[in-house]
Amino acid sequence: MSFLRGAQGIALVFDLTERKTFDSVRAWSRQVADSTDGGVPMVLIANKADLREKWVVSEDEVAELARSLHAPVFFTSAKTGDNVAPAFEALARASMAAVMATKAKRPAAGGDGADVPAVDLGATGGKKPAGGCCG
Ligand SMILES: Nc1nc2c(ncn2[C@@H]2O[C@H](COP(=O)(O)OP(=O)(O)O)[C@@H](O)[C@H]2O)c(=O)[nH]1
Ligand SMILES: [Mg+2]
Repeated sequence: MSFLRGAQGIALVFDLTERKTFDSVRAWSRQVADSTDGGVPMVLIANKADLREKWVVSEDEVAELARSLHAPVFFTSAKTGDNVAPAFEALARASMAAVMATKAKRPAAGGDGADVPAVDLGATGGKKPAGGCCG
């Protein structure tokens, strides 16, 4: 999926009261893994945690999916706000860490510039090209 290219963090959200959303996340996470070389931080968000009596996905299934994704899982409620901020803070932290780690590995992309080719700004010696037109 091309829109995933360049992603620096992915929140996979499903609804604990609707099994098809869990199945979709499972399928989608496989596509994410295929499109992102595995290096993109993810969090798994199990929403509608407040509706416990209506859950149709077990905690074991959620934990298993989180393990397979190497992603932390957060049980949230968009209604009460419970655990929403911690989920997105964790994702932001992981994204920052991944970006810093990538920079550290590639000095040319923001490090000391040691392997950036030198450009000689004086190379034309201030001479105008022969036949130049414009004063
Ligand atoms: N109790 C509860 N309701 C929620 C939560 N998140 C969304 N809803 C409500 O669930 C209803 C359906 O929304 P949702 O399932 O998120 O979206 P949809 O399935 O794409 O329509 C809306 O009334 C939302 O306000 C939650 O965490 N807890
Ligand atoms: Mg819904």
